[in-house]
This record gives sequence, C-alpha cells and structure tokens, in this order.
Amino acid sequence: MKLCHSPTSPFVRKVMVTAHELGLVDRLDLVKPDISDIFKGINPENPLGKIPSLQLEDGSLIFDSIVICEYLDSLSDTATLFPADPLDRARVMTLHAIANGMTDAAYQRRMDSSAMPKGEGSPTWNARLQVAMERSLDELENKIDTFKGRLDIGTIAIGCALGYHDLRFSAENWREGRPELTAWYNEFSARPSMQATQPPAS
Ligand SMILES: N[C@@H](CCC(=O)N[C@@H](CS)C(=O)NCC(=O)O)C(=O)O
Repeated sequence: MKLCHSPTSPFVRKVMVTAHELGLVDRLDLVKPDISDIFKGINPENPLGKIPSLQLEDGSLIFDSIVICEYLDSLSDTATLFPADPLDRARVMTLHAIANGMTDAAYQRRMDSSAMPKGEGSPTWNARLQVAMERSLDELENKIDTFKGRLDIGTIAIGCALGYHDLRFSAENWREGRPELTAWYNEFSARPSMQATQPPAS
C-alpha cells in the first residue's frame, strides 16, 4: 500500500503512529507529495489536494487520515484502536475530534502566516483559530482522567497534535498552566511509535 507522506505533517504522523502500534508499518510504501501546483494542493490524486492518502493494492485511493487509520485497524488481528462499544467509541472519537480540530487550526494558522503571499492573512481569523487551540488544550487538561493510561485513536491524535504544536508554535508554550497534560505527553511521547515518527525540525 502506498501512503502519500511527509514527515512534518501531523495528519500523516497520526497514520504512521497507528501503523507502528498495529505492527503494520512494513506494509506501507511511503511516497512523496507533489508540490508543483499550489492550486492542486500537494496531492493531485486526492481531489482535496491533501495528504495523507493511501493507495490500496487494487489501486483505489482512500483518505482522509481517520479513514486510513480505521482501515489499518481493520487489518490488524492483534489490536484495535477503535473501541467496539458505541458509547466508548463516541467518547474516543470526540477526543480525536478535539485533537484533530486543534491540529487543523494550527495547520491553517501556519499556512496563513508562512505559506501564503504576505498581507493576505486575516489577524481576526488567526485569533479565532488560536482561541480554538487554547480552549482545546484546556479541555484536554481538564479531561485528562478520561484518557490517561489509554492507547486508542483519540490518544494517538492528541500526541500528534501536541507534537505539531511543539514543531510550529513552540513560542506559545502549551505546557504553561497545564501540568497534567504535560506529564501525560512526557510519557506518551516516549512510546516507540512516537519516537519513530518524530518530525524533523524544519
Ligand atoms: N482532514 C485531513 C487534513 C489533511 C491536511 O490538512 N493535510 C495537509 C498537510 S498537514 C495538506 O495536505 N495540505 C495541503 C493543501 O491543503 O494544499 C486529514 O485528516 O487527512
């Protein structure tokens, strides 16, 4: 299976951590994005222009990151990262939604400030996204007891979201005033799957 991949993408990282945790990483061929046409995004195969996407053995393409993670989960006979119980699953998916939404806000802010032509960004929209990031971090700090000690798609997404925050917004210091989340991340980021997928500083 071919995964359209970039080592700095937090959405790709979520897929890679999932693959490591499920013991499926050897089944993925990593292919580079195509950055030749900004209007087509970085993945011409995907009508949304985004990575990650996964080309299956029959040639079909699946995306986005959560769809790929769930598909990989279905291939594993040793573990599952998506609880079967409907309520448990809804709670895990809500944690995933917070982490993914936070990552999306961070990615949009980053693109707006560094990848778009100067002067095109909106300070008001940037502030709106920053508030979403801050409130999501506070929610995770307050809800720590609901995910501490767990390994599932929710905690993987949280780990990748915090890693991306460190990569792109280290000056905003998310650890300040969030001791529980800081301690959780110290432990979670030591997992081999997180260590193997650390983004290069760029
Ligand atoms: N909801 C998507 C988000 C993916 C996404 O935003 N990927 C970024 C890279 S981190 C991308 O491909 N951006 C290129 C573009 O939008 O032009 C997912 O979960 O896969």
